[in-house]
Amino acid sequence: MLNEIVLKMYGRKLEDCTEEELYHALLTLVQERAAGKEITGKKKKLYYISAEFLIGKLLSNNLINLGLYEQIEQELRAAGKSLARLEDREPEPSLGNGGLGRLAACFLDSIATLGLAGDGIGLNYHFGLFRQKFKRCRQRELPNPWIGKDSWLIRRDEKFSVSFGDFTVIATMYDILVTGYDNGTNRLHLFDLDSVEESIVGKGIDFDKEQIQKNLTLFLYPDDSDEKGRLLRVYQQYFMVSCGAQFILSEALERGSNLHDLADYVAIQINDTHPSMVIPELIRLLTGKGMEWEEALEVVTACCAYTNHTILAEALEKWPVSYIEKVAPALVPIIRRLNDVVMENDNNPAVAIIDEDERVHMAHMDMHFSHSVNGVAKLHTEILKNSELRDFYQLYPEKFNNKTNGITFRRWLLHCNHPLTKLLEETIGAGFKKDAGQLEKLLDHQGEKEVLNRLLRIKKEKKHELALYLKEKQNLILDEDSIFDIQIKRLHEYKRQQLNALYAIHKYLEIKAGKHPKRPITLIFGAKAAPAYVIAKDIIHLILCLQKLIEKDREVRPYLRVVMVENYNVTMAEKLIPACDISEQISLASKEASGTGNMKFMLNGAVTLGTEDGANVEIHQLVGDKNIYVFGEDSDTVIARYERGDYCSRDYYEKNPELREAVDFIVSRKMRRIGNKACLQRLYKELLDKDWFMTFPDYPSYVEAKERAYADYEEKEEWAKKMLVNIAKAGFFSSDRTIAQYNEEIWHLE
Ligand code: 26Q
Repeated sequence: MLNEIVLKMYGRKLEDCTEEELYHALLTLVQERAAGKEITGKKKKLYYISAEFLIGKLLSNNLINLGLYEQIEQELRAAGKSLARLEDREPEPSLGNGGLGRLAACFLDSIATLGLAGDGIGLNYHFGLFRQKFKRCRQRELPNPWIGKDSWLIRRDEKFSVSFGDFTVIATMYDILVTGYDNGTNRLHLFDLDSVEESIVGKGIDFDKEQIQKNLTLFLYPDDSDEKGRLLRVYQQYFMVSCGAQFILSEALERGSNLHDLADYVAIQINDTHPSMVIPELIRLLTGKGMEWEEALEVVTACCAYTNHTILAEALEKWPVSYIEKVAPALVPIIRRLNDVVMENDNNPAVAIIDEDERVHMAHMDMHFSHSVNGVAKLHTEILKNSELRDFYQLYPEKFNNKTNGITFRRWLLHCNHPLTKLLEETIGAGFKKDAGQLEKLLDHQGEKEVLNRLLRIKKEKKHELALYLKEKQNLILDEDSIFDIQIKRLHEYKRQQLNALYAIHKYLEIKAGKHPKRPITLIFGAKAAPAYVIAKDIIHLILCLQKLIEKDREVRPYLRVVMVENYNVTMAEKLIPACDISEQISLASKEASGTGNMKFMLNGAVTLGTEDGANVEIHQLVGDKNIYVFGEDSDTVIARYERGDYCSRDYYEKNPELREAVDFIVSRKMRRIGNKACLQRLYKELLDKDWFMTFPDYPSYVEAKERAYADYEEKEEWAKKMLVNIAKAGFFSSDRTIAQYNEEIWHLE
């Protein structure tokens, strides 16, 4: 098939083509096949609007979904070419920070796979999340371009005009085709500004934040901790929702809506508060077309649904009215009027949209003027209802619902773990690919030594592949016989990479004192820290210093290694996850809304070591006590502690000599010789004076759980059973299930 295409395109045979030509030919083939499968002709359509879509590389994913993967791979192999090398050429579009963006990408895959009409709406950032470099044990940020000659973007003819306070811009829409597995194609619409200038990017990722017409869609925001660029962030948000709202209305009109019946044609899912201005923007557009205010409110509320992804108060967006006045002055009277409506119904300042400091609470607007509010895991939704959003739950109990997150098995199993996919096909049939619940059939094979041994062999093979990959790409050396204990996720204090690092120190000291672990341990980390998040960067510094310390220590190195991979991203996750023995999910209970890495690891036969937080709680319920290592205080205890406000980390430090030794080591002479004294001291002080995410109380139970897991790992057959149960029970976490629930309970698409 490919041979014919290249003959036609280049007049040459496969074996005589360059990799660049082959890549281009594959891209063309995929685009053509995908375009032929578009889901059209349905009355109601979903728009998933999100500031982030962390889609990752698309070539293999699309080949799998279109059912072309094996054929193409064989054809290339027969011509002496390698699909893996072509995959390597593809730049990763890192258009997201982490979980929220990756979830949006998994959802698009599942929406198309279920044959539902649903598109994504977002921004065409020219640079994705920064590329991370390590220099002198510290993170450096570099621009991360992804749009080259052969990108997946399709330029559309449509233009959109967006009026800001001081000027008007013209936007272009670009589409990326979203293929479903053995089903239809949808689109991800990314809006861009014609006047953007990549040349204003200075050293690293610095640029002039005030030249909006040149910088609007240049960068994805690396988090909310950058004070300087907040106004630009509001510009980005309004640009996205204004283009999105115009596009949604034009499509609905085309499909036959008269706008009064818009909710029969359109469902809008608002992914966290970043796109919340879509609510007043739609009201502006509808009333502009002559609709009465009251009706516009009803119509918009019936279309919109809001998902909350966080309970960290500092991440809930509150924009000063003055910002919105500057960016989108036309929205200010609308937002004020919405606030009046709310206050007339219930004069409770806790549920106001605009507070006494003239700040707009985006989440409040969403909850009042959407018909659905959901959390992303059972525990998370309960915490929203009972504490964080309690006043809103009392006002609108019928709006609140849970949608436990999920992941697409196409990328996180079929693509990243071929041998496991094959084993599953051979033992339980191929039905699990479309119906993830069928993975449970694997439980019938728990007693079969052959299956268990194959699971162990696959894990070994994947560890070997990872070792080769990291050696080649980053010159990192792994001990393949060691336990691979992996923590990969954004760096944040609440996720507690520092707790894992304290364990590394403890182990180091034990080995130094002559107490050797039965089997070598490799602690693998991957994480980017927001450029302005000082303590997060100090934690990276600590981990890199430990890595260096141990690398040079001939006594410790045979038993313990700390490895931090550079530039952790989706592509790296696809290599790390299948190779993992122990999955670290150690956030402070109540703080991680769901987590989705936890699900990816489980699906690939890693055993979770985690707190009772987010979706870990549901994993625990599914696999049972024997197949997970749970530790730490539960969310009620933690929430009560915060309420009392009496946590004092120093008390724990003083009462636990082992902990004290580990903490003190951070600022020891050995560490200071390797690292930066100021960084190490700042982190040390932070832990002793604050430890806001309470690592110290959980430290003893963490060490105990880890030791227990490592000991159990030695019982190979029993361990393989744990792996098997984890895989078998992962079906619940398919994003196909999540999306089916969104559709049944919120969107109601055909
Ligand atoms: C806010 C304001 C200004 C600039 C940036 C931001 C910002 C950007 C990204 C705030 C939050 C995010 C990302 C949040 C996120 O990734 N949340 C994660 O969502 C996952 C999917 O639901 C959950 O599994 C994770 O638990 C949650 O942390």
